[in-house]
Amino acid sequence: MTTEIASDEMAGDGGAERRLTDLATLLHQGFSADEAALRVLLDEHAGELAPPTATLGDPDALWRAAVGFDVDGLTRALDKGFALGTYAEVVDGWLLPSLHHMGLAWERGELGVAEEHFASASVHRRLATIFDQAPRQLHAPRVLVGLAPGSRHELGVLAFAVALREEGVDAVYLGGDVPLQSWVDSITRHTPAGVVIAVPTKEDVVACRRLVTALTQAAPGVPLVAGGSYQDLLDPHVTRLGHSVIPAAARLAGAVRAKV
Ligand code: B12
Repeated sequence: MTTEIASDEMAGDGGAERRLTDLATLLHQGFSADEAALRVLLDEHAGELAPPTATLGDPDALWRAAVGFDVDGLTRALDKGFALGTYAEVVDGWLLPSLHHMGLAWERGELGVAEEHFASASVHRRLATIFDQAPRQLHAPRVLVGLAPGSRHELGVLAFAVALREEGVDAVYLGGDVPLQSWVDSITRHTPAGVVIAVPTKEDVVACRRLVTALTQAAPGVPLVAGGSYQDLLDPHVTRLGHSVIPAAARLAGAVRAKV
């Protein structure tokens, strides 16, 4: 990774001098070369994220209904949101942008931490119900979907698992915060057609990179794919799924079916 940073400098990148100064500071603070380089990349990456845009409905309706724990209001907001179109239309067009807006309201102090937990738990239940109601594809290729140790932002990968199941893949959803050894055991015992993880925040990058290394060593033939805002910070052999859940699920489903 230090080479990635140095080669930018050779290419005459304007920020290279600042990057090398930051790198030197971190090395001086006792970080290893790889860890220092990762931190520099993470700091730069933070400014590049484009928030998802709502193409359907009101992306503020979800968090507003959570203020004051309005249980019925939240149910109505979710009913209304999911009635805006098909599951495929609603996920990228309303749900994920609404979660982003919820984060903004939380940052502005308009939504409390407990209210945010209340809303995201309700979204989780809704997605989990849709997942359980979608018919399981028993003879289809199996793909494991879950998060790295310590990573608990599940809603993106769960929405993706539903989409994969609807695309005719046998998506097995492991959930958030899956221990490293359990991931390794799962992929060596079950040899899935693919593994999907997400890198939702900066803090998940180190654990995801460790997970990728462990899975690659344990089962080099199993394709690893990733979504989430920080997916670009994984090793290049991990296929990036991009930031739209539905087109990515369709692409992955096509790819795993083509291999069977
Ligand atoms: C809901 C939520 C939670 C819930 C999660 C519940 C659950 N079961 O998932 C709870 C309450 C648990 C939570 C906890 C925390 N959270 Co939180 N959370 C959020 C919130 C509001 C929504 C998260 C979400 O689902 N976003 C939608 C996702 C899915 O967006 P995304 O990851 O950017 O991904 C995009 C795409 O890549 C695509 N996508 C996502 N996943 C996938 C997967 C595939 C396969 C594909 C193809 C695409 C794809 O969809 C998105 C749309 O573009 C965000 C706000 C936000 N801006 O997202 C904060 C946010 C992510 N949380 C934040 C923080 C700080 C935390 C905590 C550290 C708080 C704390 N002090 O405890 C903990 C950390 C928990 C952990 N260990 O992981 C920060 C992260 C800042 C950062 N460092 O990057 C955010 C951004 C809020 C903020 N503005 O400060 N959180």
